[in-house]
Amino acid sequence: MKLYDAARCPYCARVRIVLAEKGVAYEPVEIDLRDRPDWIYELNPTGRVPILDDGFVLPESDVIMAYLDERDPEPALRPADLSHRALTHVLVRRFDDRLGDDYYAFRRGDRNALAEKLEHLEVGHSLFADIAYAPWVIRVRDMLGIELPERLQVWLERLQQRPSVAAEVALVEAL
Ligand SMILES: N[C@@H](CCC(=O)N[C@@H](CS)C(=O)NCC(=O)O)C(=O)O
Repeated sequence: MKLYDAARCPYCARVRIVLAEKGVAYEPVEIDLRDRPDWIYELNPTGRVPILDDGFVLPESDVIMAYLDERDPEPALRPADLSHRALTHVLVRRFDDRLGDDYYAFRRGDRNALAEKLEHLEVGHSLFADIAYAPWVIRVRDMLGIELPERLQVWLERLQQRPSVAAEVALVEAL
């Protein structure tokens, strides 16, 4: 299995966390996002990472996460109950639509939008959603230097006790 990856990319980070949770060995292919190779567009017409190659090519981080969770069911990252499982995907999509974009807005100088969205981020619905959110919250805390609301501090401290998440915290420190 190959993962077309970029160390600083939070979408890639959520896939790396899932791969670590599942204990799946893979070959990372680091992509320079400032100078992307032309061939990446043959794998994904958007040119974006992450892209998984598991004998077929799969882009889109949330879809890759769900695929990996079905491919290797243990430990299960999504609720067994189908309604909760479906809602997990809605939460991640909403997160990507809202907070994901705000992270980039923040980096362009719009601080308030991101801080306000973090106030309302609902964590603890499922491990899948928590893993999907964590790369942004880690970057907000450790790269952007925003003080997290206390409940998010507690949540992240607990989550980063998992080796899969601790590895991402260490990676962000080294960026
Ligand atoms: N919806 C995609 C978004 C992936 C994405 O935006 N990746 C960024 C790197 S963090 C990227 O490749 N950006 C290059 C670009 O937008 O041209 C996913 O969930 O995988």
